[in-house]
Amino acid sequence: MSSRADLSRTVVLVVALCLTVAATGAFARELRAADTQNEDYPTVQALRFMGRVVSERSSGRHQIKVFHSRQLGEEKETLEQTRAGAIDLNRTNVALLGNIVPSMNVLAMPFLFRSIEHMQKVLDGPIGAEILASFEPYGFVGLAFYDSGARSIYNNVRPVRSLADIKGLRIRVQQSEQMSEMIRSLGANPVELPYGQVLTGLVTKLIDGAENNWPSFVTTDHYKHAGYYTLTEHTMSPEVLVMSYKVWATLSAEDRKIFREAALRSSQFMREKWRDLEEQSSKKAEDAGVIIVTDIDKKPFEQAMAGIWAKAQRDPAAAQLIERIRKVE
Ligand code: GTR
Repeated sequence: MSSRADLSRTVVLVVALCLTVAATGAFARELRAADTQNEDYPTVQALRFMGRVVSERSSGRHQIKVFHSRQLGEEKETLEQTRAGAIDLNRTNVALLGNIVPSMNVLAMPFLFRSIEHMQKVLDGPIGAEILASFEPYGFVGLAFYDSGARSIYNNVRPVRSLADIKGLRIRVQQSEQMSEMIRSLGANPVELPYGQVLTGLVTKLIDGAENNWPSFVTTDHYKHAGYYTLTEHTMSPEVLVMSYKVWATLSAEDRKIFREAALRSSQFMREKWRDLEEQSSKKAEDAGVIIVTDIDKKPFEQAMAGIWAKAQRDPAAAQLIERIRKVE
């Protein structure tokens, strides 16, 4: 056979192989996952755990490379990049995703969940699964929720024991209109800042305080610059892991199953680590001399949120979701 015929045979074979690989979605690849938290934070550990499961179950065809500590940018930007397919996987807080996916704002509503147990029951059950399955029109695939405890308000001006104490304080919030609205409703001034700028904001007194869960308050060193932490527990907005729909579309049914199951396992894996860190963090803050206000009457805080509730109730989809969540015993 002539070398020309050899060459065209090789070309045909290569093309056929490429088509088969494309059709079965059997590309071996490394997916990039973004997380804003530090290297050892439970969500970051969960992503690494998921990577091990995915690699094992796909016999090394798929790997996950985890970029923690905002290496790929702040949450608002990384979500846009995930939507565009430039980042494959992204773990953010639901409040940020709420800018794009409306049901996420429901999960970030103030005083929605009665307890952490109530939240876990909702998210582990059919409502959680339905919510995760509803992201595709927005360019994402929902893979799992992660624990994030409750968020409370901290500041460096005075102990907040009532609404009067919070009045006029400049409180940093996530880049989310609903979170700004929440702080405004309490009579404080919201300052939307990306997570990575909060520490400098506290040090330079650009802001008087912020709001977050125990582990975020402590692992970021915010507790060293904000000596008053009040257990307002005003939201229990969980974390969520999404994959870019553009990436998902390239995966075979078998691989999709591997990613889904690995994500769910990582969420369970993370729970214990979360509980431990929550406990350690509150202890660390207390040992460092942070004044923790626990004896607060939450009723006025809840009542102040009436406007946010009225607004949500005007959206039939949100109203229905809220009602279903509340009914979960
Ligand atoms: C944390 C959350 C982060 C980020 C951060 C923030 O609790 O884990 O994803 O949203 O809050 O306040 O920006």
